[in-house]
Amino acid sequence: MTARGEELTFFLDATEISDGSAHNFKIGPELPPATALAESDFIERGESAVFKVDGLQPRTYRLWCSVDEHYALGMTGTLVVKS
Ligand SMILES: [Cu+2]
Repeated sequence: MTARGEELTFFLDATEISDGSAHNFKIGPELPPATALAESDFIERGESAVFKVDGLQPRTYRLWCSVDEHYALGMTGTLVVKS
């Protein structure tokens, strides 16, 4: 959970992944086919990155990876922004 108006910082870490594809991180009102409100760069195996988002209004958001069908395989999450 986070408070409205805060900048959120996500640390994306694939440094311990030695095989498989890249991943990314999207935030939207619902899972696909909903349109993402924010989207990270693609993170290749062995890499890490920082993804910052601000301006999210109070509500529940869904998080997912949009590579192939990763979200359908469970690469999803929930983010609650409180007022
Ligand atoms: Cu993925």
